Amino acid sequence: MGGRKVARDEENAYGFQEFRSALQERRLRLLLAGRSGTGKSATGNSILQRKHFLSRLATTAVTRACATGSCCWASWDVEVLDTPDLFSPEVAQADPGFKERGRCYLLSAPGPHAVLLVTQLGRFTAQDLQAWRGVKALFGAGIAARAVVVFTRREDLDGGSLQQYVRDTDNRALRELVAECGGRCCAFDNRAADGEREAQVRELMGLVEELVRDHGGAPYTNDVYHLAQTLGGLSPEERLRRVAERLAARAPSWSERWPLAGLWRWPKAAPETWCKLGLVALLGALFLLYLLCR
Ligand SMILES: Nc1nc2c(ncn2[C@@H]2O[C@H](COP(=O)(O)OP(=O)(O)O)[C@@H](O)[C@H]2O)c(=O)[nH]1
Ligand SMILES: [Mg+2]
Repeated sequence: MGGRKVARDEENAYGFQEFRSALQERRLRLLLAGRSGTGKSATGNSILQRKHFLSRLATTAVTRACATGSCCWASWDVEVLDTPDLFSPEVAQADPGFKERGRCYLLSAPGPHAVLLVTQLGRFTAQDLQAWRGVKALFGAGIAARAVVVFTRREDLDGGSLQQYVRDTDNRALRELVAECGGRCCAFDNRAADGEREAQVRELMGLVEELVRDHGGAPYTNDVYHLAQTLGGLSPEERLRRVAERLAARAPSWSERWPLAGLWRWPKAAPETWCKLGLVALLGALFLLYLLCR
């Protein structure tokens, strides 16, 4: 962060005290997210500058559980959290009790400073988009303000500019994603030699430091992280149980996932729901009339 502009951060909504305590702590938590096989674990290893997370080509997910690794970068203590498949629609079956998602929260508490959304260069698919939606479903839409899009397979750029690639791509969903993440993106060749890898990490950490500055040093937080912070005195099992319970309670229920199912909650229904109900009744009546008049 070099010559940090403290004066600018004094004006930050998070308050000078919080920024100062974050600076004193000098700890950065980075959370790797994205669909399986994009290179999350390999990117984690590049950041840590050593082979810490298991990373390999496979037809099924290699990373099965959340794992952390740490390193020093400039004057920061950096903690990297690698994640298994927590963001695809299959997570509902794979993690029905919200245990692994609860571990993800506890391992990143009191909150990540940045979420690295990992995707492969030139291969941004519907699954990547679903994973991004999964990230927002798990942490809240506000997480976009902390996201950096990390493209792996940088070597495929052949020395070209990433910014130009993102600007010129005909993949509209990708352009929208990068815009939603404030234009923050960088690329990694996780198979590059040491010097080049270090330069890539420097570029990423530059983006992360900017994020940290913009948020007055405070990590991302939400009600689940707040809850996690109040559970300090409990056993690890009890902490996990409470966090998993909160995640289960805030997950959209079946009635929220199916638009018309919301109608069953009619006693609490908002005016828009009554409009929907009226519309459905009208369409039903018209359909009956049509059948009768045939
Ligand atoms: N060529 C190339 N391969 C990569 C890169 N990053 C990751 N990989 C490979 O992609 C495969 C999946 O990587 P992995 O880290 O296990 O993905 P994860 O499931 O998202 O954690 C492995 O074979 C990696 O070596 C990269 O930048 N370039
Ligand atoms: Mg992995």
